Parts: sequence; structure tokens; C-alpha cells
Amino acid sequence: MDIASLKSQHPDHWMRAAAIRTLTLDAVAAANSGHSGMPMGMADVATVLFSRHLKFDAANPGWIDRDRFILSAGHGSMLLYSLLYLTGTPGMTLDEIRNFRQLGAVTAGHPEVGHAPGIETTTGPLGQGLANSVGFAIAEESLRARYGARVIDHHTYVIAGDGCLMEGVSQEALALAGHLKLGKLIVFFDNNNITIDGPVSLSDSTDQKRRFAASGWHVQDVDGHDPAAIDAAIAAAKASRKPSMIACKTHIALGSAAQDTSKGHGALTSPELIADTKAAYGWPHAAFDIPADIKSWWEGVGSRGAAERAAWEGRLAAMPASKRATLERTMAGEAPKRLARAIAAHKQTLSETAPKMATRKASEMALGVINPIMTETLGGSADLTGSNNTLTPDMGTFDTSNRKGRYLYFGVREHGMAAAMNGMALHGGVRPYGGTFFCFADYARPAMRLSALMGVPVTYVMTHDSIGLGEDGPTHQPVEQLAMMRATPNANVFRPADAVETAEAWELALTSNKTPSVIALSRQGLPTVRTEHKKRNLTAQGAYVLQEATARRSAIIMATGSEVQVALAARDMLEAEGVGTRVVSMPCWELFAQQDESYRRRVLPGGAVRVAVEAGVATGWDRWLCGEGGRAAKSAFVGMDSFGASAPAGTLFEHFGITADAVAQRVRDLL
Ligand SMILES: Cc1ncc(C[n+]2csc(CCOP(=O)(O)OP(=O)(O)O)c2C)c(N)n1
Ligand SMILES: [Mg+2]
Repeated sequence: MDIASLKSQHPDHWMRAAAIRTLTLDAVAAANSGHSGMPMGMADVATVLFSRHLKFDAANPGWIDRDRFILSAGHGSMLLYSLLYLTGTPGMTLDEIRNFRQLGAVTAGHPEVGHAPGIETTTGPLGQGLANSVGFAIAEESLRARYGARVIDHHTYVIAGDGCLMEGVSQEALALAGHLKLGKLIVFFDNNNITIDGPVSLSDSTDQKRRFAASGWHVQDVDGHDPAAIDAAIAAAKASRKPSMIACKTHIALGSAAQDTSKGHGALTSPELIADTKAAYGWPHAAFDIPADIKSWWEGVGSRGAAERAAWEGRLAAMPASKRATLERTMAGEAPKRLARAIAAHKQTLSETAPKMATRKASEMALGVINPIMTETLGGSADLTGSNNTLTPDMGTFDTSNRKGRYLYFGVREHGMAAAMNGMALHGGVRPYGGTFFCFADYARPAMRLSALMGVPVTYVMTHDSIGLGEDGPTHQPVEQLAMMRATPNANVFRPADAVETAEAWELALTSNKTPSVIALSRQGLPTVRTEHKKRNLTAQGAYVLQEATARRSAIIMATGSEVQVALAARDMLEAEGVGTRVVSMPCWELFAQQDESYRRRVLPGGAVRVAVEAGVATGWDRWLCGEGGRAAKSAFVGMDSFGASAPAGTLFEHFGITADAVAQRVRDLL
């Protein structure tokens, strides 16, 4: 539909959608940066969705049972900000729109969750929002099965562009959604045939509709500027039991000189172009000026769901009290009170029996304690269930026939798994964890970074955490992944030394609200080093004195995970020679860094020489070897400075010199 027929056939709709288009032009012009074309192209779809379908109540943007709207094409952020402003969503004022992309404004360049209500997830890295949406839809299905459709029954709507669909993660996401028949997931594909470099035909000739259909999606084609057609397509999508993709044929930068060109993708800031475009729209109003009748119509859209929400409040109140309390507790992200006691009892048993076991196995044992108590966990693995030890009895499989199942077979889709877990955590009410080999954190990395940036408490169960995995060789042996994850702000990286620290790491992961956790776990068996039961969670301090020097302290050996036993054995040798040696276990650097200076100094006092041992690269260890606590006399690192190799684990530790002998020798060399 062209502008002339839109104006004549749908004059009211036209002006309402034009409000989005002109706010976008004005905000981008004010910022002198941003993306104008996508909001101008998708304004009609958004107007129909918000005014006729999206279940929301702008005054109560935290309503649990609202439909979720996810702007996967996050560069089009002004589309979302315009909608939130126009509908009167709290936090999105005209001043914020005027300050688009400025420091401190909620209207960041790309939507950032937490900046303002109505921003459901952080998008911008293309494909992520689409992949998050699969997690949102899984969470909705799971909660609907548990709590009933009277309290949980909503859709997840997504706008994804050519770029989102080109990104590899889109394939993982849509295949999983199709397989799981996530019927309440509805994706609008902004089919404008333009990306930054030019027409899509430069680099892609995929038949997107057939691709989605091949994975079990309900697929439609629609003129993305025709409100009646859009309305009918959404109605059909809602009626389908499959996830739906609506390919919306749109014109990027509609009505401007840059329409249908890649120039329209970016910032349209020329005053003449803006004036001409507004003239073509029949929009005589000043910059940022929305006529009262149009604003009030949009505010009516914003309050359209108020009665429905009030009725929902009634249904919530009528729920059995304990069920309601659980829903509210889990939506708030709080762990059940019983968790701490259960973990403490589990730790006591472990310290008393001192098993030798792989920490991946210890993780399974911890989950065996946690999962029956914390029924909001949704666990899974990217096709390594038996290796990641992520499945515990009685979880049931989340599939098309059992939405109450709590275990997800994510398939060989690390990136899709991580992004879906972000969506689940953002939706709330469920606590996702997922496993793969630590080395394949690289495959999940873009979504792991966003877990940290968004501050969502996803737990990554990363087994096979070093050369200690042995024969599978260097392709599977993480060397630099610990450093990579530690370099990421707001991510807690745990590398527990034994079953006790593993239980402690899990407790911390599941009580975290704003920080994702990476738990790096061994394939090989490890002795229990925490043989004396302590109710207190020592891992919460990040690092602690595991073994004190008996002779006068001349050395401190720091270690994590499987190398803690190496440190202890080196200490035995040194103590036998009269060299007083303290061993510090450091299961979580980030938590140690958060302790006050006096604690850090007590754990790492000055004077002694320091040696760190870890089967990974040295990157980052300088801080603890020379930068923290008192001044170390001298220091050294024992670890990896190359990729690993394929051989039995014991042979590899010898080959790469990560042994008690080597550690003790480094201490002697330094003294
Ligand atoms: C992962 C990732 N790679 C690259 C970019 C940079 N980028 C932003 S928008 C865009 C093109 C997107 O094309 P499309 O989705 O069709 O959006 P449209 O131009 O139609 O608005 C690119 C490459 C990005 N944001 N994320
Ligand atoms: Mg495009």
C-alpha cells in the first residue's frame, strides 16, 4: 500500500502511525545519530499490534500476564520508545525522547532492559531478541501449565529484520521454537529487503518463509503497510497452534527520499529531507509535537488493557494462597527459604564422607538437592546431558506433551540455549540453567555477554573445564575461557575445587538476582578438600585460606578447581622441608574482589612469595599475584601458555608441568 491509498483509506490510522514516524525523525535529528528507516517502515505493523492485539496496561507495565513485545531489530529503538511514550508508559517522557542516545537518558541507542518499563530485553546485537523470545515463550508455556491459563496466558511478539534472520542464532532459535510448538510466539519479519550494505540480494537469497515452514512454523505474507491485512494476519497467527512468522513487506524509511535504499537504514538528519518527508505525510506539526487528539488516542491504547488487568488481579487473588505465594516469590526471583538449610546439610554429608568425584558429578548431586526444593528451575543441556550432569530425577521433559516438564533438550545449540535462557530469566517465574562443555562457551558467548550486561541470573553449567578432560584433545580443552569470562563485567565465574565448593557455588548462583553465574566443572575425579564442615558458605567470600602454614609462613599458593589438590600436595612437600606454606582456594575471583580490603589482606598478606596454579592462561592472575593484599615478595604462575593436547589427563598435567613438584620448585626458586 502506498502513502496516498493509506491516507485515503485509513486516514486515522495513517496519522497515528505518522506520530511514530515523525517522533523517530525528530529524535534521530536531535541526536544526530540513530536509525530512522526501520521505525518508519514498521510503524503500521506496530500501530495495529499495539492498538488491536497486544495485551498490556501501560500504567502497570510489570503485569505478569502482559504480552511481551520484543524489538529484536534493536537499532530501530525509536519505534519502541515512541510506542512507550505515546501509550503513556511510566518512565518514557517526551524529555527522554528529546534526549535520545544521550548519557543518562533511558532512551539509549539500543533498547536496554531496566532503563524503562516496557523494554523487555536488551537488543542490538542482531538475532538476540528473536532467540530470547523463544525463552520468553518457553517460560510462558511452563508457567501456564503450572498455574493455569486463568493467571498465565499471554503471547510473545517479536519484530525481527533481515539482519536478525541472517544471523546464525536465528536458525537455532526458530528450529527450537518450531520443534517445541511454541504457539504463542509470533514473529513479524520486517521484510524490507535492505541491510546496511545495500539490498539483501547482495548476500542472501534464502526463502525465509520456506525456512520457517521447514521448522514447523505457521507462515504468512502480508503488506506491512495495510492495517486491515496486518490485523487479519495477527488474528490468524494467534489462532495457529504453531509459532507464527508474518513476513511483512515494508518500505524502509517510508515516504522519504531514502525510501527503499540502504541510506534509509541509518540516521536521516538533513532538515530538507525531514521537511519533505513530513510534508509527504501531511504532518504540519512542530518537532516533537504530537497533536492532543492523536496523543489521547494512543493513551487510550495504553489503557485498553486496564479492565482486563483488573479482572486478572481478581483471578490472582482467588488462587490458593500458597500457589500464589510461590508465583509471587518466583517472579521476584527469590530462592525458597529451605534452600540454605538443605545445602548446609548436603555440605555436611560431603565433608564427613569426603568422596572423590568429578565436580560435574558433584554438581548433579547439588542439583539433586536443589531441584526438588526449587521447583522453578528449568534445566537443560545442549546435547550433553550425560556429560554435563544437568538432569536430576523427576524433572520431566519439557516438550509438546508435557509443559510441566522442567528439563529442556536444547539440542546442539549452545548459542540458542544461552539466548533462550536469557529470555526465560527476563520473563521471570523460572530459573534457567544450561550446560555444555566450557570450551563451547565460545559458541554461546554473545548471549552470555548479554546475560551479564542485562544482569539476569542465568546459570551456565560448564563442564570439562581444562586439559583435565584428557583424550578429547585441544579442540575441547578450554584454555582461555576462564580469562574470557572473568574479563566480562558482572559475571560470577566459579571454579570449585571439590563437591563442597560446588554446592556452595550453586547456592550462590541460585540466590543471585542481578548477575549470571558460570560454574566451571571438572570431568576428572577430585578429592574432597573441605573435610571440615562449615555451615557458612566460604565460596561467598570468593577466596579463603584452605590450609594454613604450620611453619612460619614464607609462601602462599593460590589455586582454583582441580589445581587446588596440586597446591595442597605442593604445600605438603614444602612444609616437610620447613617452608611454611598457606594454600588459598579461589573459587570466585569476582566475589573475592568484592570483599573489603582488610579481608583481602588477611587472605593475601604481604611478605610471603606467591605462586598461582591453574590449568588455564595466566591472564588476570597478576592482580592476585602482585596487585592485591600486602606486597608479595615475589610471584610466579604455573598454568597453560599454549593449547592442550590429546592424551590421558594425568599425562597432560605432567606434560604441561602443572604438578605439585613444579609448583613446589617455583616456590623454592622464589625464596
Ligand atoms: C550481530 C550484529 N552484527 C552487526 C550489527 C550492525 N548492524 C546493525 S543494523 C545492521 C543491518 C540490519 O539490517 P536489517 O535487520 O535488515 O535492518 P534494516 O536495515 O532493515 O533496518 C547491521 C549489520 C549488529 N547490530 N549486530
Ligand atoms: Mg532490512
